[in-house]
Amino acid sequence: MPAAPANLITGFLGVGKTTAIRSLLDRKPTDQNWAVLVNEFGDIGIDGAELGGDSDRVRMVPGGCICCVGNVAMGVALADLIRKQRPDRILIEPTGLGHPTGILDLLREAEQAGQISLHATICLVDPRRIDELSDAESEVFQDQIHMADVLIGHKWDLADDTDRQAFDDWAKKLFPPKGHLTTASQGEFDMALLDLDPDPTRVALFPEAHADPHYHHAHDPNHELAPGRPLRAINQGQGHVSCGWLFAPEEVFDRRRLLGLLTDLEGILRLKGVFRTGRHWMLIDRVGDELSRATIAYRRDSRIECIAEEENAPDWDALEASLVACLRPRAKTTQ
Ligand SMILES: Nc1nc2c(ncn2[C@@H]2O[C@H](COP(=O)(O)OP(=O)(O)OP(=O)(O)O)[C@@H](O)[C@H]2O)c(=O)[nH]1
Ligand SMILES: [Mg+2]
Repeated sequence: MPAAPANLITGFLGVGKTTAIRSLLDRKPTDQNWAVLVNEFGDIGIDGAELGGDSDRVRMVPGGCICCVGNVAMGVALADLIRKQRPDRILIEPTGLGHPTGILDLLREAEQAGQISLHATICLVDPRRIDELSDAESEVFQDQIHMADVLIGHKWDLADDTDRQAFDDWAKKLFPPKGHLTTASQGEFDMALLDLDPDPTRVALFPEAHADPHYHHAHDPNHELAPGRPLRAINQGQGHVSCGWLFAPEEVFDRRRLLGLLTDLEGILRLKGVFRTGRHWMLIDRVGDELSRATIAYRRDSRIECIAEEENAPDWDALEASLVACLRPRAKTTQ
């Protein structure tokens, strides 16, 4: 069997990587079997639920940035996915906080071992955030762009004329120039971009930006998930902290209280969650102050993940208490 083509889809937190993967899966040839590998910064992991959490074709490697701690776990997950699924293509989403070097090295090794054929790396950039690229902390972000073969101005529908012009001016000046430059909304870019060849000569501008010896995970492995007792998991590194909770599947949230809480929450860069809110289950997704919600087919448990800058992180104990306060009383939930 020929090695499966693989693409890395990169881009900063919340730029639309999972949305793009969902769009590509919806449009793939029906006779093909595509697999997805996702690494999230947080230990709880929400993207797998969004992509059809019960499918064997979607493999989650939660808990950190691939380049720092997850390389071994990612390599094992990739090999396992190939062996069990024999996919016709593999799409890989790294965390938006991850430097691309680690995962690209891993994929190049997998290519040398004949497991995959590495195709173009596609980086999504929000045209409204171009200004932030000159920040000193944005070296990871800059290398995501630098190491991409294809650059896509994404969430184009949300950008105004000034943002669009700024994106065009900035993107055309990139050196070396991108193999392909385009714009898209909701991940609806030309699938043919997946088949472009990668440029093996691109090397990181800031390879040291991913080195972070202070990477901490914390959760209680003996914790038993029970009503009113969610499991909390914290992951800290790269100046960021994620805190997530898992709730027992029988827990039901009051939709209005929950939405109020998660809309007003301060100090959060990224928030994603899946919640049982009655007969329906709801996906809540917040990037900065933009919050969206949708119904979701996932039914396994309620889960939430928040990412904040370390120095602005909210009081996680208080947030946990507020989340528990959004649960409907048990007697009502069993009706
Ligand atoms: N208006 C608009 N919203 C979008 C677009 N793409 C994604 N979104 C929304 O932006 C939010 C984040 O999208 P995701 O696809 O989860 O982003 P991501 O890059 O995978 O996020 P992380 O994995 O957390 O880094 C969701 O609410 C999406 O519905 C787009 O092109 N236009
Ligand atoms: Mg995602």
